[in-house]
Amino acid sequence: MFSKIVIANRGEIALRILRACQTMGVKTVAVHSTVDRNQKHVGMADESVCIGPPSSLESYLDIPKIIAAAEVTDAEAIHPGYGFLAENAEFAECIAESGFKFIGPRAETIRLMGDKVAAIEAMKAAGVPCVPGSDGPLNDDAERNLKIARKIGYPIIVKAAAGGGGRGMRVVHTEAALNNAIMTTKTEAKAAFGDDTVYMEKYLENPRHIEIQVLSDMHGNAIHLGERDCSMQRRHQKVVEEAPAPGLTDEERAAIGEVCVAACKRIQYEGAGTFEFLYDSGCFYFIEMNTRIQVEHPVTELITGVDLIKQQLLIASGEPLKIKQDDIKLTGHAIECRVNAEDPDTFMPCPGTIDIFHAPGGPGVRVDSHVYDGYPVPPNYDSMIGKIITHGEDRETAIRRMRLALAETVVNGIKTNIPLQQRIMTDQGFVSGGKNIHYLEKRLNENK
Ligand code: MV4
Repeated sequence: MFSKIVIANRGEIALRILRACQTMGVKTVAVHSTVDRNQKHVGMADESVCIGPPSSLESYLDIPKIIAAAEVTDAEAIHPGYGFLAENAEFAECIAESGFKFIGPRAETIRLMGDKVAAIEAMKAAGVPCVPGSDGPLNDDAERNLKIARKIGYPIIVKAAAGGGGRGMRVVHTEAALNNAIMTTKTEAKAAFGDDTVYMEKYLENPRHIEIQVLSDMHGNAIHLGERDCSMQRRHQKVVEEAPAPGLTDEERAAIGEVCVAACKRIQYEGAGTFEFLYDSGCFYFIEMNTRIQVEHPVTELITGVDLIKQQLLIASGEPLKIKQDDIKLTGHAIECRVNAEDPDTFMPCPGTIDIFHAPGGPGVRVDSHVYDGYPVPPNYDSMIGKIITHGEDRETAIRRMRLALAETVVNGIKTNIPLQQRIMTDQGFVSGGKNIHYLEKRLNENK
């Protein structure tokens, strides 16, 4: 195991990684911007290095500064968390070239999954079910594009190969609109990503978003840890996540899980990863793979008892996975509510100082948050101030515990989305379970 690592992130995930290091006896180096000098994990870390001004570009996204911090502190590895540089292949490459270990998959794998066309091609070759589509990039041949779309059937969706997470896509309902939509998506993709490669898929109208968590080591061992349902989202920002997915059978779970495990082995995946699927009428369709730890990883931890960050460290240090597939038993149900410093009605970020913070507690309640009384929420970063995660023997119990936990939580001084989360936890549709990716936005529009 590493003796010391750099935590190249901030907020709740930096604290989560630090706690995992403490349980494993790994020393920690916190890197932080000037405005983050009083972050909880900075105070708790064995060492800290200020890497720049508040602007992410000059701190958490500045590769040379982070590598320099690893050099001056004599650390062995760097954990990227999520966001920032977590899925930046160049970062992973620079770390390796500088003689450190990137805690995550190989740079080559990150690059592969960053190119959605290449990722889909690799997954298809590995036997993962994908959305019917163009099987490769589109070109400027309007007739060819019409032919491909006709074969897939409308509606279709045009997506940027360099996009993902909801950026750079356009739905097309008619032949007449197709080539214009392709051109516009290409122009936007070029401007946003510097790459105008686009592809086509059948547009699934009302799918759910279900993702499979995997762990895979450098010795050819891989397991899956079941799924998470992340369908409750607004504008591609997840709001509530849960595990297991309501209504999914053990047989469906085992089948899609085995496919993901086989794919991990085929691409020699190293680390924790997530296969994102659209789920419609009992079928899974792969759309993207995330090569990082995700915000919603705690729901999987609660139903499996596996410490995913600890497993990331073990895998990165070269240990063979000790957990076998048969060891993974899903127990009960877990729900996560993201708590954001935002207006619950307008969704505008609301930075400011938290005068008082009281975390909820009790059986089956977990709080992953870095905030405290007097904590200043800076305007420079994501507005998430923490996550409340509840666990119970069944979904109803997890929901009931979440309602109580939300009611018990005190965040004074700034606006949060807790009132929204409380409405969701009593919403009949959510409580009945199995809603699609458009449900939350539809409900929010009804209340306008
Ligand atoms: C789709 C789709 C329907 N059909 N692809 C949006 C984010 C990106 N990861 C992929 N996305 C979608 N791809 C096909 N073929 C609908 C979405 C989508 C979506 C997916 C997951 C979670 C929330 C979403 C919200 C709107 C659209």
